[in-house]
Parts: sequence; structure tokens; C-alpha cells
Amino acid sequence: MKVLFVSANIEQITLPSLPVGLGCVAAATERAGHEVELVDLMDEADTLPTITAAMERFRPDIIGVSVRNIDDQSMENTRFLLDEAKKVVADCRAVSDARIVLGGAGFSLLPEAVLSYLGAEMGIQGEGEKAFPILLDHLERGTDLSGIPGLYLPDRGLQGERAFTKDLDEFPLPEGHLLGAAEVGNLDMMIPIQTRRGCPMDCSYCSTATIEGRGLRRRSPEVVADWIARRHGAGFRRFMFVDNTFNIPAAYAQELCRTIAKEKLDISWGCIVYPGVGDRDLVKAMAEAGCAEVSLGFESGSDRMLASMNKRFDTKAVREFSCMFKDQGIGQIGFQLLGGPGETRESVEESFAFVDSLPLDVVKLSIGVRIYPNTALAKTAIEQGVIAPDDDLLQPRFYIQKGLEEWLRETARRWMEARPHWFM
Ligand code: B12
Repeated sequence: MKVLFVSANIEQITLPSLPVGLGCVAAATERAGHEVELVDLMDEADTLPTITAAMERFRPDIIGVSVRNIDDQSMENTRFLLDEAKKVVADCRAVSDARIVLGGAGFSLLPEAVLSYLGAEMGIQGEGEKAFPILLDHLERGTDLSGIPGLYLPDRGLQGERAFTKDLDEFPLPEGHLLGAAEVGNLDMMIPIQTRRGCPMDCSYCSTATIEGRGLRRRSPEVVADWIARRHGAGFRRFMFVDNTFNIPAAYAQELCRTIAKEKLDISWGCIVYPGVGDRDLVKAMAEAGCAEVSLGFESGSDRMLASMNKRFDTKAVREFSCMFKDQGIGQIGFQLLGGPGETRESVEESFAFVDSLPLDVVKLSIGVRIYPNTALAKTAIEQGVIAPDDDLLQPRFYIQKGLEEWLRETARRWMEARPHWFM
């Protein structure tokens, strides 16, 4: 079959992100024997002309659209981003009769609500490399779609239990032409690479388990290092590990870094780390492999709040961790998520003082916590009457501890005034 993959994300918030997930599905679909093309709409002011040109040139049988963002996750001046994807789906419809299949992190979070909002024929929750080719096979033969893992149909819900492939080496990584905007040669672009999926940590507010599952699955370090070396050969120097937690498990992260370092590449990269997992040797191995910056999502400087978010570390571990990165010359962005259940003025002041005492280069403050389905936070919010039990959470809802709202904004502003490296 001829499959056109369309990345509907046009957002440049924080940094433009290449559609690596869509590229992975496209690579697996190509390997399964189909003809594929990928259109990345990131740089398009008006998406219709690009979509029209692609349809006329390629004439696809099926269109796969990735839906990454639903909203910007910010309680202050919230931006709802799904209308951008809605326009892309409408544009595809306007110029093609091909069936539209949705996927991506945003779709996986709220499959039924997104499917109905965007008006597509179907969607696949979770990883698409295995399920999408199975779906194509069924569509080609005109057979019944029930049983396909992770497939959602409008008004008929989930058709088959989701599958989580254990060994990610079974799936190809996307090469040049399936890497979205990188193919046009923007060599400054940060190239995303995912080495593992799934998170067992269960933070009270986090949506990762819904998107990727709880069980950790990985690619072998050699496969990852080879892929990075090929991109390096093509002229790219900046990379970002998009794994939720680069350092879990620590032994794997260390082996990965050693394997990358052996390639002796002139690269720099960033990643997201979970405080308290791994030691000095790991941080040293990261520096030697090119790590230039880590996102340290410790979220609070109050031990009581950390425990209430189900974090498996305390402030002492955060400090030790932060100092290890400082010692290795690795830059750090610290993240604070303020206003969750149980937050008080004291815990906020405690957090700010703690953050202030760490060797962080940048600090991102978020006030209010986006409520995602299947989380402990959603349960609390329902129990406290913050959201209705039947709220599908498509329109962003936030939890903020009652009575703190104005005070928290004011206090954050006051602390930020004298700290230009802090932002909201
Ligand atoms: C890394 C990351 C970032 C990095 C991106 C770096 C980069 N260069 O790409 C940074 C820090 C910059 C970032 C920024 C933002 N992010 Co972010 N990010 C992530 C994270 C952790 C991983 C995304 C990723 O690359 N995954 C790896 C790829 C391989 O997976 P994937 O894209 O999901 O694709 C798989 C499946 O979804 C599926 N699939 C994908 N497409 C398709 C298509 C079809 C047809 C099919 C069948 C299947 C399919 O198969 C793929 C392969 O298995 C996710 C959380 C998560 N676990 O998903 C949040 C996440 C995507 N981000 C989110 C948000 C909100 C943002 C920001 C808006 C935050 C902000 N205010 O700044 C910005 C937006 C950036 C932008 N320009 O779009 C939210 C989106 C949900 C929402 N509320 O909208 C997520 C889900 C986190 C969350 N809270 O739940 N992010």
C-alpha cells in the first residue's frame, strides 16, 4: 500500500521537535513492504498547499497522522493545540479520500476524545511499529479489524489489547528521508533519539505509563551508537535523548555512554534524568560521551511534597546529583511543579530556597499541574470535586491547591525578579 505519514505538529514551543515517533512507524511500515512518504509540517505557515502537493504527487491509499501536543500544559494563558491537528486532518480530507489513521503521544493519552474531536477513521494507541503494519494488512485484505492491538474505532472503542514489544531492536530507527525537517539539512537541529520506552516510577501526575506502558524496554547500545554515528556522518552534531528518564536503569545508561564514547564523535547532547539513580561513574561516562545538559525534573524542594508526588528520592539525593553534574561541567535545567495536592506556602518557600541553593543554570517554574487520565492526581481531583468523574480531560484541566493561586503567582514573580535564570 502507499502510505503518507503526516506530522501535524507545527509548534515551536521550547524547541522545534522532529517527528521521530512518526519516522519510526514509517521505517517499520517501509520494512513491512509498503511504499511510504513523510511530510513534516513544522515549518509550514499554511499546511494546505504542502498537503495538497503531497497528495497529488504520491496519491496515498492510507494517511497516518501523528498527534503530539494537545495543549501547552501551562495553567497560565493555556494554549489548546489540538485545533492545529484538526486543521491538518481537515486539509487531508479536502484533497484525498484515503482513510486517516491517528497515532502519537497526544492521541495515546486520550484516544477516544481525540479521535472524535479530529474526526478521523481510526487511531492506534501506543507504539505504532507493529500495530500499524498489521492494520494495513487487514485494510488491504478487507478483513475484520477486531483484535488489532491498540486500535480505536469511533464509537466502538478499543479493538485489541495493546502490545508492548520487549526488544526495541526489532524496530528500525528512521534514517535520513524519514527524519522530518532534518532532511532539508538544518544541521543545527537537535536530532531526537529514543533508546528506551516505559516508566515504572509512577509519579502521581505523570502520563508516561499511559503513553509508553510501565515496563522498561530498550534498544541495544550498539544500535543506538551506530545510528548516532550515521547522523554524525551526515553532518549533525547536536542530539537529544527523548527517553523519559535517561538514567533508568543506570547500568544500561552507563553502557550506552561507553559505547557512544568509543565512536569518538564530536557531538553534544541533552537528556532528562531522574534524581538519585546512578553514581559519579555514570555522570562521568555521560560527560565523556558528549552530554552537555540535563533536565533535572525534581519538581519540589520539600521532602513532604516529593513523597506526596510518589518520587523515589529526597532533597538530599537531588543536591548530591546536581553537584555531580556541576563537577563534570554538565549544564542543568531544574524543573519545579508547584501547587499540587498538599502544597502550602511553607513548602513553596522551602522549594524556592532549595532551588536557589543548587548549581542550576536555568530554572523552569510551573504553577498548577495538568491533570492526565489514569493518574493518582486525576483520582484526587475527582475525589475533591476539582473535576467531574466523566471529564475526558481533552480540554486541559489543572490542579492547584485551593487558596494558593494568587499568592503562588506573586511569590514566584518576586523570586524571579532577582533571578534572571528562572522563568515560568
Ligand atoms: C522529549 C519530549 C520533549 C522534548 C522534545 C525534544 C525533541 N527534540 O524532540 C522537549 C523538552 C523539547 C519537549 C517540549 C514540549 N513538550 Co514534550 N515530551 C517529550 C516526551 C518525554 C517524549 C516525546 C518523544 O519524542 N517520544 C519518542 C517517540 C519515539 O515516541 P512518540 O512520538 O510517542 O511515537 C510513538 C507512538 O506515539 C506512535 N506514533 C507516533 N506517531 C504516530 C502516527 C501513527 C499514524 C501511528 C499509528 C502511531 C504513531 O509510534 C511511535 C513509535 O513507537 C513526551 C512524553 C512521552 N513519553 O511521550 C512529552 C510530551 C509529548 N510533551 C508534551 C508537551 C505538552 C510539550 C510542550 C508543549 C511543553 C512546553 N510547554 O514546552 C513542548 C512542545 C514542543 C514542540 N515543539 O512540540 C506532552 C504532550 C501532551 C499534551 N498535554 O499536549 C507530552 C506527552 C508529555 C506529557 N506531559 O504527557 N518535549
